[in-house]
Amino acid sequence: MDAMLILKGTMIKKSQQRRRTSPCNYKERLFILDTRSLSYLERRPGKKPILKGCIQLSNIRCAEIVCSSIPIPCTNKYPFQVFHDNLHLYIFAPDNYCRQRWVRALKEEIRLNNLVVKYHPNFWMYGRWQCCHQTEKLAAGCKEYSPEPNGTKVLPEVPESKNTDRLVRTGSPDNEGEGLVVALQDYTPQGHSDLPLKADQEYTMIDSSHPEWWIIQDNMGLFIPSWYNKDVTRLQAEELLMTEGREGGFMVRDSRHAGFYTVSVFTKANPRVKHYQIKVIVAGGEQRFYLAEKHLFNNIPQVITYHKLNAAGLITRLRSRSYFLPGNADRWEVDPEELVLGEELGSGQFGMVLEARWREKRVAVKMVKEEAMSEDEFIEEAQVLTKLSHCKLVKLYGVCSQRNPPCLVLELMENGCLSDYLRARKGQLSPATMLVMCLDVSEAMAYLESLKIIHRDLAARNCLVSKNNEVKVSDFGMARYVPDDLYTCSMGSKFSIKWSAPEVIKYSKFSSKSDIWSFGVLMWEVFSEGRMPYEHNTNTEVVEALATGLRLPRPRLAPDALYLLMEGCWRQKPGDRPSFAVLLHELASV
Ligand code: 4IP
Ligand code: ZN
Repeated sequence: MDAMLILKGTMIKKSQQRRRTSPCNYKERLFILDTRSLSYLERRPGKKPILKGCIQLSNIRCAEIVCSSIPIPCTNKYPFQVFHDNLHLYIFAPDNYCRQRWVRALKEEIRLNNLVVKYHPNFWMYGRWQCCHQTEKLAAGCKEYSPEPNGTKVLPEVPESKNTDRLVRTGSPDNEGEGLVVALQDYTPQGHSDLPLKADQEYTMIDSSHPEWWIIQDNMGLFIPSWYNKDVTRLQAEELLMTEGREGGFMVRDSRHAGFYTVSVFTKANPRVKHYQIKVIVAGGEQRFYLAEKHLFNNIPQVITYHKLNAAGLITRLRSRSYFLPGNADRWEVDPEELVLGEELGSGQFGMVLEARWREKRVAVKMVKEEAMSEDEFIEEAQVLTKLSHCKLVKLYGVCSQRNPPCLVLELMENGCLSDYLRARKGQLSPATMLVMCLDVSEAMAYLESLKIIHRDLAARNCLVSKNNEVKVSDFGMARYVPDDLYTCSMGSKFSIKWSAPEVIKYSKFSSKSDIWSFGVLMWEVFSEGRMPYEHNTNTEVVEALATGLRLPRPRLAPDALYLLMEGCWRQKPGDRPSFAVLLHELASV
């Protein structure tokens, strides 16, 4: 019987290095899979392709994707492996879909072979297995091999409290924290901000700074934790957007039709909310998305970004995103019965903080002073916090909205606020320790900057110090998500002049560059051991002095290189100030 063609396509292969002296190269080949063999040919323009190699299917003992974050030196970034005749053939597909098709087809064909029990999920490279570090090329595999072609792998149940075990990095991230991940198993969401996972499907890494929760995006562009509003009805959306009354206020929510999404948007002109379903079509074998007019995009965030700039058929362009705080059933809700309140730790402008016990854990509970902060502002802080997760940000465990006043359950920071901490240890902290404190804060801020969140109230008093003297950023009461990095505050808001950038004082224009200014003042506070900035001047005097170009003087303990960085934060024009990402590097090299 003749062999029947199964798949055919051009991919890149790495030489199998049969001999130690073989060159290690990557060549483009035409691959042909039929019912008998996997062969590869060299294409020659105008001539017949010539056969370069042919592997009998009966000799293949493993076909699987390769999971690696090592940069891949060829243009195709989706590797898979074929183990045959004691050789490892690495083939690089142009995209994940293509790779999946080949791996599935191969697995289907080799099902009845003498397959390996365990395989190596990562590359053999630089003389060792990158997965298990064994230095013998033919050493037994280190991971259970599943012959299932449909991709559902038998994996141990992963507790719902983390997603990092369900995902594996792939491809070669250009930057730390970016790149792609592949789901190892199917996963049905347990909480409202989870994303369902499909085994073998690829997701884009948004943030990998948290050890247990990676924030990823699927091809529809939804996040874990998602920025979209799951289970929000049309009516709820209308209510929220109407109450907020912001021109172009919008939200992305589940459509009534399962599997579809709707954008609800508010306009002030003849005040109303309109709803648009995000349409999905298949074009050229790919899913494409659009909203009003047929401008097609690869995913939902792209659609949203486009309509932030262009109304293009919508009643108004999408200006500011709204989202609901997950409701009672959500995993953020803390049962008041479980909360045992203890001593007062401190009280600030906006509320009081108590020590408490919650589920065997010592925590801090922040209660809102009713007269100081509206419930909306409180919800705002909680909303921002539920989306964040970074080791240098004070962690939110939950929200207890059933209590009156409502409270936030937060990570306990034994050493209290940074400004008190500095004052209490006057003369004891070395400049090196101070620098590390500034680094802690700038790490947190670089994270916020990358998520387009501005803090708006950064100061030593709003940072907390842990038991092991780590500094973390706290107090998100004023924080805002600003996709276009500019937030103009309409109401006269309460901001602290001595920490504020000139454009904030003059025009209430907040951005991550105004956070940078405040960070400069915070560095000054750290190196001045908690002194009050401009301590002998009134707010009005400060504003006048800044306008003439005067700045805070170099603290005695600050090295020149560090003072230069402070001055950089206080450049008049926001655009001349560094970003947190840049500043973080500069600080690290002081
Ligand atoms: C060759 O390099 C090619 O990469 C071969 O691939 C490869 O064979 C050879 O590996 C390698 O030496 P040069 O073209 O520079 O000589 P292809 O046959 O696709 O051209 P395989 O097929 O084994 O990867 P060795 O180990 O066979 O020499
Ligand atoms: Zn291994």
